[in-house]
Amino acid sequence: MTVELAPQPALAPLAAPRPLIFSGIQPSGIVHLGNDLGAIRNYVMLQYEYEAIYCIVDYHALTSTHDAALLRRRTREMAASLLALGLDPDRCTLFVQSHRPEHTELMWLLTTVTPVSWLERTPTYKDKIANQPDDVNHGLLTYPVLQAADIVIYKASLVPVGKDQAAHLELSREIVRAFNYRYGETFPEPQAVYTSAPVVLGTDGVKKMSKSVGNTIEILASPEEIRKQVMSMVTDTERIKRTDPGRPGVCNVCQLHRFFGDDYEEIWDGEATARTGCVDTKKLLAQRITERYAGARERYAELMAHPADVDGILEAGADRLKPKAAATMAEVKEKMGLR
Ligand code: AQP
Repeated sequence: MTVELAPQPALAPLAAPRPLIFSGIQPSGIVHLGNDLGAIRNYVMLQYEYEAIYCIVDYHALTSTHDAALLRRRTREMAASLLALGLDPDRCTLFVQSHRPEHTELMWLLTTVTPVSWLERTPTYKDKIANQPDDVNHGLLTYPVLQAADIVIYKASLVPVGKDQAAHLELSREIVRAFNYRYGETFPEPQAVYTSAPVVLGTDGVKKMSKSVGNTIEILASPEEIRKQVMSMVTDTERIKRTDPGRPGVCNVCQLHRFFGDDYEEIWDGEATARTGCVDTKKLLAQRITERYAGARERYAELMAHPADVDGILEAGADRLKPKAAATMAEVKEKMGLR
């Protein structure tokens, strides 16, 4: 499915307040197809309807990235990627998590209403421990509390995310309920907003596509790199010979074709009747992904050639949010007896 955006009139400076949405993305690697199909294309669409705040969550990335220069570079690359993919700084606020210190301050306050058992049972915590057994740092455990703080500091009620974030969002709601119960109605319970591709599988065809797993298709990479990544995709593992009929329902390549043209049923039919082979279907997918993101790739290169402009957008975003974050902190501290 392609997302066509109708031209939108510029926002009036004193427009009535719109419902607030918030979402974050980690600068833990290069933006991939799962990020875009599962979340970013919603970021872009929703910026026209809502007051949209998007955050590059560098504190979260610190739970797995420990190289300072790399994190700094990836933070800027992620900002340029989001702008290239359609975020408009005149319609949304884009900033870096560590540039607004209120996030971690609120997080501490929220930890005091969050039982440790809630955090230990989070599926993503269990996955992370399994993925990085030599680096089970405290940040991995408290990650969902920081995520809750990220959202509620702006009192956002909607959160565009992929399905992998469902458990975290549920935890955010539980934390909000616990806080509101103890200190009085303060925060709205945030709800997830999903796209039609809430879970995109990686090139291995098994795990969700993820920067930390490394099973990604990097949509802003060169056409050669995209082709290499797509050609490495695992397809229907029971289709051994070219003449065997394929099973589009279980083939990740076929499933991804749904998002790259209206002819995907024909493509599926070709696979199911063995008229086409997996290699043909992969080549076509690589070509379509390359074409879809060609404009964004050009914009990304331009933005990266002007890093001061990108940094300026991020700084302006953090500054713009200061009054909102300060107001929430003042209210919360008052309610908790801190002043
Ligand atoms: N495979 C996916 N399918 C659908 N949505 C996805 N998202 C990520 N992967 C998929 C959504 O993209 C937003 C940003 O995600 P992220 O930066 O936290 O996730 P990542 O790319 O998977 O990065 P990491 O560093 O590898 O994170 P972990 O290790 O936590 O998976 C989110 O809205 C996410 O749902």
